Amino acid sequence: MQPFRFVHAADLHIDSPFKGLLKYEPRIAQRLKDATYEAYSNLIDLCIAQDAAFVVIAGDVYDGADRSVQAQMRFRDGLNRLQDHEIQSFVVHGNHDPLDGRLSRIPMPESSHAFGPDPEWSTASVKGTPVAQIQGVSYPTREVHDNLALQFTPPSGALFSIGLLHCNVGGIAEHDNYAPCTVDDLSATGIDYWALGHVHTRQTLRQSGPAIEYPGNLQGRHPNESGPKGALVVDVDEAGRVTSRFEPLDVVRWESLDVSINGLADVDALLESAHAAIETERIRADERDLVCRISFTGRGPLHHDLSADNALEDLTNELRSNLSASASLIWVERISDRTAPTVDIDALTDRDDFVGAVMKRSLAALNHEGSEATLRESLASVLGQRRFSGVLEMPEDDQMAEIVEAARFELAELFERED
Ligand SMILES: [Mn+2]
Repeated sequence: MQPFRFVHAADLHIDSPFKGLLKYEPRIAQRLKDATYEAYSNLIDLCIAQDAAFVVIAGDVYDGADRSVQAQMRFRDGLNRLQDHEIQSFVVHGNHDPLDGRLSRIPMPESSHAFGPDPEWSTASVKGTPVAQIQGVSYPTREVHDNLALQFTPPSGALFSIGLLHCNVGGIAEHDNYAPCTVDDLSATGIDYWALGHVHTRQTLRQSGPAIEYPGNLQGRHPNESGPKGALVVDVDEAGRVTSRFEPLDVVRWESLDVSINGLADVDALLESAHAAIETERIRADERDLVCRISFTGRGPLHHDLSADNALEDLTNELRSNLSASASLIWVERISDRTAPTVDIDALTDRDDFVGAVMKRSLAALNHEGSEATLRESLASVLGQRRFSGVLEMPEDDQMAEIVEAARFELAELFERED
């Protein structure tokens, strides 16, 4: 078998409208509008740079069934660029771009094969020599409830085989249950690699025999599609063994950040912390443009400041204007407050009731000499149980005080919540 490389992408959602853009500053809104186009262009660049034999696209090329003319032309332009580099393309359509949607008369290049409503085989070649056989199927209409995997036919001949399918494997809850199937259904076909689409979170359902992969979508479109988005570069060696690696292709990255108020004295310190968290994310994102959703977390006196009228809105605006000087385009989409007030451990300890008694006892455990031995004894009886063996270990001597202190704090929080 001749070794070869291909690229597996899915869910391009070209021309995705991005909801709620009116709330955004115009330059951010424009950036997001262009993002799905640019990510697609990055996909084409990747195929060329990696010298791929071909690309497979597993559905939802377009965001809407009534695809815009612009989206179709730009998609075609990308496939043309691939053809110029002798890179074939194999495409299926999914629930967002089914075959019964509006299609303009825009001819696709000869090197591109779009699959119809029934599973069929096609062949991928490198310089005239066949290297792989690919079977795919497109959604005839938006809602497909049949198990399409069961309609695939087993491969014949010695060529490496790829199944191209837009489907929900194992009823993944965050996505519509279209073309539902299982890992077993896919494995039973005898196909070597399943190039799946539909689920926007990248995941490997099976490493080999067959490899079953969701590459995730190409460009995040809202706060729940956070982190790197892109495609898989897949190498097949002479023995038909598969190795794949992820390449990020997104141009605007979505991230959710937690910023803790623990130990922070004032609002300036909080803004500084938020800045630092965003800067870390910007570097992690290879200096891409960012849209951040920030949650303030933790406990402390700042909780009080954050609950003031308009405080979050004011801080959002402050951060946005400070960030406008950043080297990347960074947009704080929203800040939410999940902070809590400081626990007053002393007040709880002073009480004359059950709570006070427990807190006094725990304070004694912290201060009283010899209490360490008692604690160690009680712990030993717990850790000695079979179900904890190899899971939990007896703490070191110098960890004991720290653990008791943390437990006291935890207790105080529980009591306060109960109040
Ligand atoms: Mn999709």
